[in-house]
Amino acid sequence: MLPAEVLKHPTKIMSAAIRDQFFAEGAAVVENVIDAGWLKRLRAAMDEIIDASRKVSANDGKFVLEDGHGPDTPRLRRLTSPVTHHPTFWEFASQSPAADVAADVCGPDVKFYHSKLNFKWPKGGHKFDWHHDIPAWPHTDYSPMTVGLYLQDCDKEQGPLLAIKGSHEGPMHSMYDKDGNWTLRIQEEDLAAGWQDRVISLEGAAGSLVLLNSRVIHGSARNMSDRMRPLLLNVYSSADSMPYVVNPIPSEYEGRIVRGEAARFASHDPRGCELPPDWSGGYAGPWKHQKREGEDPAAPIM
Ligand SMILES: O=C(O)CCC(=O)C(=O)O
Repeated sequence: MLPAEVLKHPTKIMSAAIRDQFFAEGAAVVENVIDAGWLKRLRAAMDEIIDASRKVSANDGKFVLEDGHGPDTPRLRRLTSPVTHHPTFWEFASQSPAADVAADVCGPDVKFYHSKLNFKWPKGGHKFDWHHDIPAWPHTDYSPMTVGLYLQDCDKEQGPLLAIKGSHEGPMHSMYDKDGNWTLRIQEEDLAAGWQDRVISLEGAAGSLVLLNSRVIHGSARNMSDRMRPLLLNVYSSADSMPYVVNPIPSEYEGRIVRGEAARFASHDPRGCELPPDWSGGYAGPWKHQKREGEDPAAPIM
């Protein structure tokens, strides 16, 4: 569904002002919609998963590990597709106010696409270079968006999500380098002049939702604090927005309608989208592509 049509529907859970901000800036924080009960259950599920990762010593289809990960010192970058690995994560994605918030910005008919649980471990949790999301998973329109949930308080020191406001309306950057390698990265020198003044830091207390338009340029810095930053990310779209490449993070829940009805006609945005590599052979996760030989891992993204 295109934005003009979405905006004809009143919001159910977000204030109209925050929704307007999301459409104008491409990102927003929504507070006080996820209660302590959800947080307690999600953290318990997360703790089970972290415990299970102690037995894992190499990246696999489930875990992406940070340097230094071991049985006594779990350090994770990502749990890939949490909805696949614990029923609480699917219950949250499909039955919590997160899906209602998605309906406020995608329109009343909402489809689930995929999920990930990104960590930044204390004292060195990885950075995430500037990028657009949608070229990794193009759809027939740009309604796909991410609803992130901070499972712990997240302040400036912990590497909160950062977005460049308004960049979702600007031209899309290529996610390939000049040699044709997929990098999912925009070099700072290629960003539009004055970008530093348009960076918004999407911090929030535990339970805050962070909304990201799939075109908006975003990233995050390293976590040099002594607190972990777990961020649960669920991607939704309007029901009538159709993916046209292989889902990099497939699950049995891909395409499930979580609010409203399935579509009979597809929605099309005339603006085309760069295509990713063919993910049918598997997807290694963004850090593998963003990694540069010899780069100082401590180099900030800003
Ligand atoms: O975890 C983060 O800080 C960034 C996540 C992100 O940008 C993504 O998964 O596309």
